[in-house]
Amino acid sequence: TRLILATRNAGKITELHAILADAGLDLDLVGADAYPEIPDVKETGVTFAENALLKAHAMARATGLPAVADDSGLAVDVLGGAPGIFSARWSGTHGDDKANLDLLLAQLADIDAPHRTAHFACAAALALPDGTERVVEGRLHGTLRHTPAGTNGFGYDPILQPDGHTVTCAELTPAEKNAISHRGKAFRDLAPVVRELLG
Ligand code: ITT
Ligand code: NA
Repeated sequence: TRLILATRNAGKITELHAILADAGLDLDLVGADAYPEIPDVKETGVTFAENALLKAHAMARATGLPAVADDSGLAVDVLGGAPGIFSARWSGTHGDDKANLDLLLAQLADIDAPHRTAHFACAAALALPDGTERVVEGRLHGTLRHTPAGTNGFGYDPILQPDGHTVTCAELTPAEKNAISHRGKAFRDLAPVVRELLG
């Protein structure tokens, strides 16, 4: 059975392959890049869950195949949860991870350690061509470094140090990150639902 990963974010695709395989799903996983003719849906939702469902439904409808989508981001407590759903375009340029991270660090330059708490959030959505939908969420709490460290992962990984760890997400191995991450939690919860609905 084919399951579309309705995302064009290479970092997410890499992680989803590992997370879903570890969860025991034996499916033909293909990214949105396999369907270049299908346009990206506008992320008009105001929550991660709404945006994940929008992306999954658009892909399932356009292809007639089941699709999962990930909407995710970094919520910084002292910024009232920003960048949140705007994490991918915080600097104004969608997907410019370095510009987004640099801007956020500049905005937090004067904020001291006890106030640098944040979490990653991920909504994992499944949509079937008949309109059936499921969505689950996962979080990873931590604190934000003043200086990036590490080269693994993507996005804001070099500045988030998970609670209970002494290194950033970008210094964890991919397997270590997936074991504790917002994405790992969300998609491990979604996996049995996928198995049940796809048979
Ligand atoms: P798709 O919509 O095609 O999936 P996108 O990159 O636009 O790709 P989002 O709108 O969900 O996806 O934005 C996610 C952003 O949140 C991403 O660009 C990172 O900046 C950040 N982010 C999400 N998960 C992350 C993680 O595990 N580590 C670091 N940053 C993460
Ligand atoms: Na988004």
